[in-house]
Amino acid sequence: MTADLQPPAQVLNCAGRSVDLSRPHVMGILNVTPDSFSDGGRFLHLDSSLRHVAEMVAAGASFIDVGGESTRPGAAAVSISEELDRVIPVIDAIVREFDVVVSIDTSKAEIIRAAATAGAGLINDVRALREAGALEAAADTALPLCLMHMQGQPADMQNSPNYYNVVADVLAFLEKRIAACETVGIDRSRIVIDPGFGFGKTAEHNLQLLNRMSEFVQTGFPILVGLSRKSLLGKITGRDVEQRLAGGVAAAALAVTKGARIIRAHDVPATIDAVKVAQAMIRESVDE
Ligand code: 8Y4
Repeated sequence: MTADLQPPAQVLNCAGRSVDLSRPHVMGILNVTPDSFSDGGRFLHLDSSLRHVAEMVAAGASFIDVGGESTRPGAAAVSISEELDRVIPVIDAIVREFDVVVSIDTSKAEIIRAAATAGAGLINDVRALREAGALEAAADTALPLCLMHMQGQPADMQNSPNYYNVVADVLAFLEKRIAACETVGIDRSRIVIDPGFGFGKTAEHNLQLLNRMSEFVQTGFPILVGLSRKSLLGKITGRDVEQRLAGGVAAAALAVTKGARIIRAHDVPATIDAVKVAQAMIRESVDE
């Protein structure tokens, strides 16, 4: 690395909250997609969402990832106003009630801006700020951001994933997106990278990315990974999505030993334990 560049982050400054990346953290997932509030409407949904957040925070989550757009293959597109209606009240309430960093899972410039105003502390974009205006919106917020790799679009990404060399190709993509961030004035100290497990990858691609995570670690950028409940775990274990907890905690522990610093997961208490076990082994010491 050349001397005039700012080094990548050891600490993320998330809207006034410092996150120390010298140890691994868990990001709890909070979905606010419509299937989750078909029953009682938005008010009841907010109430049950906040109870879920309380559990994840009590278990030790450092981040809560709030997402209002599904990236599932057949999921319908969501308008800006609908996505705002879904995520902003939840972000507002979490920021008011909990000591945790809110991560906003979105690709849209308007949502990035509104979430930052509501107090979100991290931008998590599975499209790596490639949508119109997203780079500039992220730059303006001064927040840290996660750049994730995806091949194709959610609708077609699993049709025929194809790489010359998956590790080299994903790294090259992320380096291009880092360069794009730098053109709009985003400091390197704000950037987190993510290989995007399951986003346009076969099981073998995902396994190669996990096994060779040291090549991502060598960039110096902190690494976020999401493996929780994903089909890779189903392929390996033969289990349906609701039976993948043990596979997911095993994958979380492996990712930490490979150098991941933020683990995105549905099952926070179990994932926290897995991360603690892996970290204790790395440090050869408990606690701290
Ligand atoms: C069951 C439940 C099976 C959920 C699959 C899934 C990532 C992410 C997602 C990730 C980052 C998901 C928003 C996909 N995955 N953000 N988001 N990294 N940074 N699928 O891997 O959870 S959504």
